[in-house]
Amino acid sequence: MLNINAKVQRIAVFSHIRPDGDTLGSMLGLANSLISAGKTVEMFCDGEIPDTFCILAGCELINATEFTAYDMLISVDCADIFRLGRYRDVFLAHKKTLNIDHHITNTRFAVENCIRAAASTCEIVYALIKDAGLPVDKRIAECLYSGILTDTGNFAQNNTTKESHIAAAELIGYGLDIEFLSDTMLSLTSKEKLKLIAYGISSMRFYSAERICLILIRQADLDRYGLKNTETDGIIRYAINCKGVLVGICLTESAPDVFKVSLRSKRTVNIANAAAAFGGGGHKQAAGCVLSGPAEEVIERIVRASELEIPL
Ligand SMILES: [Mn+2]
Repeated sequence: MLNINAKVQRIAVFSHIRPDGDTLGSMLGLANSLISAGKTVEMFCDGEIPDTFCILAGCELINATEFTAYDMLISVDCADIFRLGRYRDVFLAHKKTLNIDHHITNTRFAVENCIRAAASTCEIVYALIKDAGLPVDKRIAECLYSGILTDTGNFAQNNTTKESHIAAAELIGYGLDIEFLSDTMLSLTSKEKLKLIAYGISSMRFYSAERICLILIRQADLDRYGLKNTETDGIIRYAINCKGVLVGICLTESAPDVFKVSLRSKRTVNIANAAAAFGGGGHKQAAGCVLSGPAEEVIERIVRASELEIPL
């Protein structure tokens, strides 16, 4: 429940590190609605905001202010406290905090925790806004729709539910340009990124009788195309979309010998277990963790952990 009474006037909302469409859509949708309701809301994200999402209303207000004093702190789409990055300690120290999230692995790190099974956090935020009688307009609807769109992979992934479609349908009713949003958030790709994808595909590795497909992106590969390590989102799709593959893995080197591990699986495999084995988390078919060490050792560890989840 969104319990924001008259005593709560100044609110800070937090999205997770390496922000995606769902965490940003949730933060912006909620913030814009609360601002329309007369609250003072400031938004924080420990990390750069991808250009893709700069079309969303209020995006320029993220990290535009210094963190000061607030009546309430709200995190969105953060499965654990480490997802808040450098805001972890201030969040834990505050006495009025709310954690809104849809990850089954959520650690319930706030005073109040609103954790529900949903394809996206945006669906939960939308339900909370409606229940609280807070305003929704086209700009707010666009933010919330964007999170549903991206977290369901254009409504095509197995996590998509009837409720996702109902929420999306209501939001479209505010006059959204769905082709523009889908192109901007999911389809349009820079030529540098396309070249990285081409490299990633050409160097794919297969393990476990070709049921595991792995893509390794090293810092030198990113440098070659002038891309940042935050710009590899979506490459994993090519690994999991390979016919016969049950687990797709994408390793992105974020610092020398430190790898961000993205995992995707077909529905017979619960890949969240493999991520959790290394202190990560996520969903049954989409999860992640961070591993350090020489690339070949990291690959061996994550392939072995993934293999354990593949049914005989
Ligand atoms: Mn999400």
